[in-house]
Amino acid sequence: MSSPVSYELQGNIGVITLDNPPVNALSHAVRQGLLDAINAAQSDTSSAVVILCEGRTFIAGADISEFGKPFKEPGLPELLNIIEASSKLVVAAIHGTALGGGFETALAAHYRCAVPSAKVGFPEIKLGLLPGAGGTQRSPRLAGVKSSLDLITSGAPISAGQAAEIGLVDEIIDGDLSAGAIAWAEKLVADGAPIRKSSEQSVPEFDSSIFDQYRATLANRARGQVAPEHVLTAVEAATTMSFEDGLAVERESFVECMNSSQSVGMRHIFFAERQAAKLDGVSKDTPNRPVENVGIIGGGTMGGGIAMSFANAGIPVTMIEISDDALARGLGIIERNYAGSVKRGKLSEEKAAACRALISGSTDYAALAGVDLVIEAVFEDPDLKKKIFKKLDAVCKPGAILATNTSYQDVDAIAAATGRPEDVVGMHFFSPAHIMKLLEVVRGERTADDVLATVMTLAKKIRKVAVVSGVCYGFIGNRMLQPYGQTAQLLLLEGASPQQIDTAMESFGMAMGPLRVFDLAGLDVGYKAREALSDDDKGDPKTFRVPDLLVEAGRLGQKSGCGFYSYDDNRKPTPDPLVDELINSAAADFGIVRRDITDEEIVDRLVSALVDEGRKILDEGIAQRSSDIDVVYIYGYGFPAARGGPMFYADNRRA
Ligand code: T1G
Repeated sequence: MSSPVSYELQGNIGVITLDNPPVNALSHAVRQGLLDAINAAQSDTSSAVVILCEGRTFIAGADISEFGKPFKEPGLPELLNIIEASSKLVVAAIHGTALGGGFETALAAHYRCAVPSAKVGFPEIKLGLLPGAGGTQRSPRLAGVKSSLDLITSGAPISAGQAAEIGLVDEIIDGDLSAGAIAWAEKLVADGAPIRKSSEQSVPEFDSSIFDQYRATLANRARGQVAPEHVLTAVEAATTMSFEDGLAVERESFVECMNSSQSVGMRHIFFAERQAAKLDGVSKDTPNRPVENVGIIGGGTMGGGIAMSFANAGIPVTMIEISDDALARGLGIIERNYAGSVKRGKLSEEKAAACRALISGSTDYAALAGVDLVIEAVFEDPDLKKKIFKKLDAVCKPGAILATNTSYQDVDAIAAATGRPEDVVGMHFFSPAHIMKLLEVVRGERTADDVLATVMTLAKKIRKVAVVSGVCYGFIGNRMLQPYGQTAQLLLLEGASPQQIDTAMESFGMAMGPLRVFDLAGLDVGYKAREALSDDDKGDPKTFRVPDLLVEAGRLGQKSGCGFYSYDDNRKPTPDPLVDELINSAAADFGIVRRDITDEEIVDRLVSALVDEGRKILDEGIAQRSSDIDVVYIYGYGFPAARGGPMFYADNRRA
């Protein structure tokens, strides 16, 4: 099989070209090809070498799919040291995203050039790793300690321009990168530019307290994660040791992180997220319908957030409300959200203005006659939804996709209200919709394949992580949330306190414990939903007696300043003895003798509640695959990525 790396002389420049789609990952074949090419360059007539990549990006990192498999020489750190030791001047020419081992390869070159649109970074931390091929040693020598810690602990890429400002890129190439890089290499040679090895540079002056500052920050931001402390250790080594010794420290840390259950879980999610985008039984060549403009029915919190998700992706939106006042309120929510993003520095004023300009409103459905997609986002009244879809069926053009944002209702029943059920699909966004990444795409009985394929493609464009669900009450996430919440209620009656349950789950890694989640959502939501149910349908009264008593006492959750907890003006929760009394009295009513419950039992029963329901969802074919359920719980419900998701955690805990 031909090597993914080619080498040829162009004039007196040796050009190494990598061609390993889709992202030029540093597979064994690529590493071997790079080694052969750089060795060839040492003895030919080249005066300099340029490393380029075909396709959409420079090297995007080590080949993650090789992790955990038997190691094959050459190892990346050794290979990069050989590149850096080259007797010929080496230039890395960057386009797309030079990430992880890809950016480390560029740092091992003597000079780096990039097109303006290129991005560089160290995303290893998102995989529970740290740069393992010299990045923690070379970056501080080139860009200094603070910039390197920011880059490596955030995992976020920076632009070529930003990289140039901190010394990680030397030249921005406008126009054709290949020609520009070769011309620049020739100029470097002509100017007598030295072979500049970053490993031989010393780390620029830095504030010695920075490591302690970072430890304090990371203790909170990356609570419980293993890799961040290793990053500090490795970067600190770069400031106190020789390059070789620092490299050894990095290597030791890298191996420890690679073998950690956290990295195994985070690597599982990396591939699970991409797997979720694949539709079993639907050809990946299924043509997509055009989605040039979108209509949103309902200007509430959800409608506003959904509208922003599309506008932020450059897609014009028409928001429909029932009156001018309601429409003004809806557009006002959007205005406030954008102003908040600008104030927090998340968005420039120009970008916010451009997005806002893409959102218009109307009280007349006729405004939707030309849209390609409509998303209904009104409150959870099934009759109202059916009425809306009947109107949309009459107003929207043939081929328009009609989507509902319902968080649990029967998409098939909604589709049946139209004469085009094949155009109807669920698009369940999570609040706040312009921030939360999860999108449950609900496939109705009659939903057409091309509608599904179109929505999955669109999800990526609006930067959502889409997971397909079949039709059932609550789809995947909310269906699993039900037994999870019920189990929390049983634990309360049996002897645990709200703060013990929440603390145990937050120590496990959940972003927020279940009782705090219910206070955030509002206890009255469940109360009202139960009012419409028969006693049989309500289920075991032990699973809702306490929240019902809280609601009847006016404790609706954060919205009323108290629920399971009391809340101050900053919404900080404080345990409330009144709640303990109410729980004790409810337990007595049920004849329950309360007992001490361990944190381990709390975590085990709550996670098992999620997993047992997840298994039913799989058995019923509601979810395409177990890893899809993991993606739902990590991107929609704050399950810790370091544990790989509820299903992965259960499978590996019991293995
Ligand atoms: N290894 C293997 N496969 C990869 C890969 C990688 N590094 N990156 C992407 N893929 C696959 C992905 O699974 C998908 O496959 C296809 O490429 C397109 O990806 C030593 C140890 C580059 C920004 O973490 O961030 O280097 O589903 O859908 O949206 O210190 O991919 O088509 O079969 O994401 O255009 C560090 C991870 C590795 C970068 C492109 N690097 N990749 O985004 O495409 S660790 C990363 C990305 C490391 C060193 C350490 C993105 C992207 P399939 P995609 P995209």
